[in-house]
Amino acid sequence: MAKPIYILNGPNLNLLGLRQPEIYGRETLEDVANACGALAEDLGLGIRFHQSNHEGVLIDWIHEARGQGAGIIINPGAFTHTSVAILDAMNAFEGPVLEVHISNVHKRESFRHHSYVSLRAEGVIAGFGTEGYLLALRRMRSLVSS
Ligand code: CA2
Repeated sequence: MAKPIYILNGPNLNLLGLRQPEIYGRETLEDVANACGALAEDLGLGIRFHQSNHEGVLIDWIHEARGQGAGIIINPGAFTHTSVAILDAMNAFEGPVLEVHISNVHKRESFRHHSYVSLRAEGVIAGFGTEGYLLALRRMRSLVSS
């Protein structure tokens, strides 16, 4: 059985679709998980889709992916801009990493312009709404099969 792709979501993304639809859209995280599941099936990939508001829990999933995952797609939420610990965990993962942001972080406050995770990611998608997760999955399919 091929290893799955880990799709990890950071703090407050559990509120997706419930608040600030002008920034993050109307889809819930459950909608995103279902859309990723359907596309992954079409692409012949397995996924593990997770969200946590806790840095250490995200790091534990990144460690789990070291043995069990083929690649990681991550929207680290606000930890994007603060977490050297998540970067360190990512650097211990050997497969491809793609970073996703629902909003265009470069059009927002300057503190959102820097990402620690981008120092590790093969690619970054920002500002494509929740469609960014699906674009990342398609790209991941190419990265894990090459
Ligand atoms: O655009 C993104 O995906 C972000 O990673 C989202 C983070 C933000 O801190 C990053 O700068 C960019 C925030 C996630 C909060 O999600 C919410 C969703 C709905 C309502 C409230 C928060």
